[in-house]
Amino acid sequence: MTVTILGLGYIGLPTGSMLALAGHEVNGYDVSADVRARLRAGAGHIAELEVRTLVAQALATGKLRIVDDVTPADAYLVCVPTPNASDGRPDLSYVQAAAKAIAARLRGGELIVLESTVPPGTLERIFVPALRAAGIDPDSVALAHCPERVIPGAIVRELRENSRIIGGRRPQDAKRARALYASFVTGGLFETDATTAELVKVVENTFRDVNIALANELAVLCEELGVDAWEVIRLANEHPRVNILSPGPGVGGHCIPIDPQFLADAHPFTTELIQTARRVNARMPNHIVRLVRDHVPSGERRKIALLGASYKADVDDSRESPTERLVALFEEHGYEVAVYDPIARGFKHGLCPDLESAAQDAEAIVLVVNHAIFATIEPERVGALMRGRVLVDARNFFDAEKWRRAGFLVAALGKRAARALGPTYQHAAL
Ligand code: SAJ
Repeated sequence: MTVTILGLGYIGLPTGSMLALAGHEVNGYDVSADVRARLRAGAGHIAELEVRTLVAQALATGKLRIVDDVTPADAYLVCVPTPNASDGRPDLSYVQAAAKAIAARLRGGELIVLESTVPPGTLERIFVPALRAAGIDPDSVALAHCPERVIPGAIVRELRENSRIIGGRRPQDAKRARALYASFVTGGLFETDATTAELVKVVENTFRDVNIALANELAVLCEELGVDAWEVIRLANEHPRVNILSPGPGVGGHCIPIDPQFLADAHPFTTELIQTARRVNARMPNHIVRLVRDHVPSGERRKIALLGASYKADVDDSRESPTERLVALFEEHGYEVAVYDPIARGFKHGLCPDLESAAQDAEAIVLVVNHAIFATIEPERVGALMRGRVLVDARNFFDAEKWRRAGFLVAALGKRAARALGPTYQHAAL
């Protein structure tokens, strides 16, 4: 088949490469001329090594070509972003533009698959009218939603092995899409209707957000109770039907904090739990600042060193990272902030070139992201550069005893010594 991919990001590029390696003739198109130029020069813009290798292999076969326009093909795969606009509503303008561009090139009989995560009903609301507006009968083509499900950090393996939900506008459309995915997916292929597939994808990420919110609420509760939340979660998870995720400084990335809002935005009165979970997670940076304020007075331009700027461990992506919010909050409270991250790219507030410059004269270190490389940090060496010796560990990552031996006061999120009697507890006592 000839396949044109619209959007050469974390999903479109590796998916196009997989299809090319499976024998399809793939045209890769991205609106960014810079992305196209870099790919043509052989330097992909995705950091993950396995993705870079896969893309290089696909380009070398000549079956993946980078094109400057949406090239007519037998099948179109839409892998464009669907971020939240500044008003919090989903920004579907990229999807809309893709639908319009494809509609203008259709001759009839093509397969169109939307992979981008979208609010339920989007295929019907955006693609069908776009086809009609271009004079195309939607029944003359196959339309499907097949949401991407890969986790950054293991993209290539998950692209091949994860099962896929194939939502057809009509059952025959799902069958057409299924045949395309069967050429490179080893996981199960489950056919359903398009709106169900759209909801399944958003629900998966919402489930994770709600689960993390429970862990985060537990962390704060455990600080009030004087109990170790990490031990509570570990022991509760020994139950065969319990699987609580980990607390942290907030939920970042361009998926988990955004997708639940697709539902909340369209159904504000029937998504109470989902909205509460969002608020619990969005408040976590405030809680981390509070842990620091317990030990370092605010308002005096005291320096706080933050470790980690990406949205999660061992990835370079810093979009919607909790560190962004933390920097703003610390500055609001009158602290000076320095951020060190040897992996992250594109962090808005800038990064220190090395750990030493971040730690120099700092009053406290806050571990925000649990990058594996941070385990090599020597508390003695870092402590020698600092003015104070406070460590706030928002991921329960460091060996607290080792840091204490180096003279640090250690406060970890969700650990008993962090907060003896919180406001809720005092209220209950009254
Ligand atoms: N996080 C926690 N505690 C945890 C797990 C994660 O605080 O126990 C935080 C992370 O630190 C990070 C955020 O949540 O800030 C999101 O990280 P993640 O690893 O949970 O998810 P993503 O955004 O990297 O990828 C998710 C995945 N969805 C699910 O696992 C249901 C992935 O499969 C999706 O393809 C991806 O969203 C997407 O593109 O939608």
